[in-house]
Amino acid sequence: MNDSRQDEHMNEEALMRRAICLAQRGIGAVNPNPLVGAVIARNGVIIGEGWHERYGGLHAERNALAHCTEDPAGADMFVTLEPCCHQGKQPPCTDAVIAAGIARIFVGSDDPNPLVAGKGLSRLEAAGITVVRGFLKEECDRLNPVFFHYITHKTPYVIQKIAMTADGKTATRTGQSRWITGEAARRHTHETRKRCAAIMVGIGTVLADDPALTCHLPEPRDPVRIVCDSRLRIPLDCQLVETAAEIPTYVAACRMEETKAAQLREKGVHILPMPEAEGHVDLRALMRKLGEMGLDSVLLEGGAALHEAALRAGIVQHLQIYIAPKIFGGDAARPAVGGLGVAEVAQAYRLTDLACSRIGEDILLEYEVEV
Ligand code: AOF
Ligand code: ZN
Repeated sequence: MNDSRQDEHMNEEALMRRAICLAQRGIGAVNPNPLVGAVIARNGVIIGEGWHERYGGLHAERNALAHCTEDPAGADMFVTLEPCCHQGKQPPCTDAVIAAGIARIFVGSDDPNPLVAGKGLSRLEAAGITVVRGFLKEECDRLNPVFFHYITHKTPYVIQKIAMTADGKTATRTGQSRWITGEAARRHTHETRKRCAAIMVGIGTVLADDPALTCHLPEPRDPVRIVCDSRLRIPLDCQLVETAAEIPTYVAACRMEETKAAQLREKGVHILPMPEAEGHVDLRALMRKLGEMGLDSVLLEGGAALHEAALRAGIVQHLQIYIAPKIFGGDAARPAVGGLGVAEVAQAYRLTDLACSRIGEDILLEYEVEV
C-alpha cells in the first residue's frame, strides 16, 4: 500500500477509481480471468487494497483483506466486479467478505459468469451487508470487455488493428510497409499486444513481411501467435517458425502436405486442422477452437484479405485504426481491407461507439463493430 495515501480522506468515487487503477496492474497477467481491484476504507481512509495479480491467484477482494493494516470489521469495501460466490481455483470471495465483517460494499460491474451472475450480491445482502451495486459501473465495465465477451460467448474477443495512410493504404505499390505510423503509435500497438492472449495474421502477411509478432516492451509478454494458412504455405525459415520453440505458434490449415506438416512440427509449430469456408480457414470454427484452448482475446493484425474475411465472418468486436499523416496513392498499393468488398452501401459493416485520440503525429480511431 502506498503510505502517502494512508491518512488521506477520499470520497466514494475516488476510492472506486483507486480500485480501478489497481485492477489495471493485472493487465496481461490474468487472462482469461477479469481485471479486478479492491479497496477497503474506514471513514474514507484506505486501510487495505489489492488486485487480481495473476491467473489462478488470489482474487482482488481476498488480496485487499490480506493487506489490511487494521481489523476491517465495520469498514467499507470498493470492488470493481461483483464478488464471486463459487468455488473455482479460489474459494468464494463472498465468504471472506462476510467473515471479515465488512459493513458496506460498493460494487462496480455485474459478473456475467453464470456461476456468479447476481448470486454474489444476494449472498452479501442476505448476510446483512449493505450493497451498493452499479457504482461507477461504466468506468468499471471498461476494464473488462474481453472477460464479458469471453465468459458469455466462449470465443475470443477480437480486436482488428489497421495501420494505414490517410488514403487507406497499408503498403506502397512496391509492397513497402515499414513504417506507416510513427514510433508512439507502434509502441501503443505493443501495449495492445501485451493485453491480448493471441495475435493473428494471414499467410499473405507472413510471406510479404516476415513479422516476428512479439511484444517489444520493457516488461514484455508475448501473446500466442496464430497464422491462418489454409494450404500450409508458411516458409520453414520465416521468423515465426524459427522462434516457435520459444513462443507458442499455431498454424490453422485446411489442406496440408504431411511432410511439410512434420517439418513444421519438428520446429515446434502446432498445426490446427480446420474446416474450410469459401476456400479459406473457417474463421468461426477457428474462434471456437481458440476459445476451447482458453484464449480470451485475439489481436488481428492483417493483412487485407484476413481483415475482410474476419468482418464477413462476423468475428470482430473492436476496431483500432491508426491513420498516419501520409498519402501513398496508387491503384496497386495494398488497401486496409481487401477481398471483394460489399456491392452496396447498405451492406457496409457498421461501426459504433467511436473513440478518437491523437498519438504522436497519428490518429487512433476505435470502434465497436455493430452486430
Ligand atoms: C478473478 N479475480 O479478482 C475476481 C474474480 O477460478 P477462479 O476461482 O479464479 O474464479 C474465476 C471467476 O471468479 C471469474 O470468472 C469471475 O467470475 C470471478 N471473479 N475472478 O480471477 C478476481 N473477483
Ligand atoms: Zn472471487
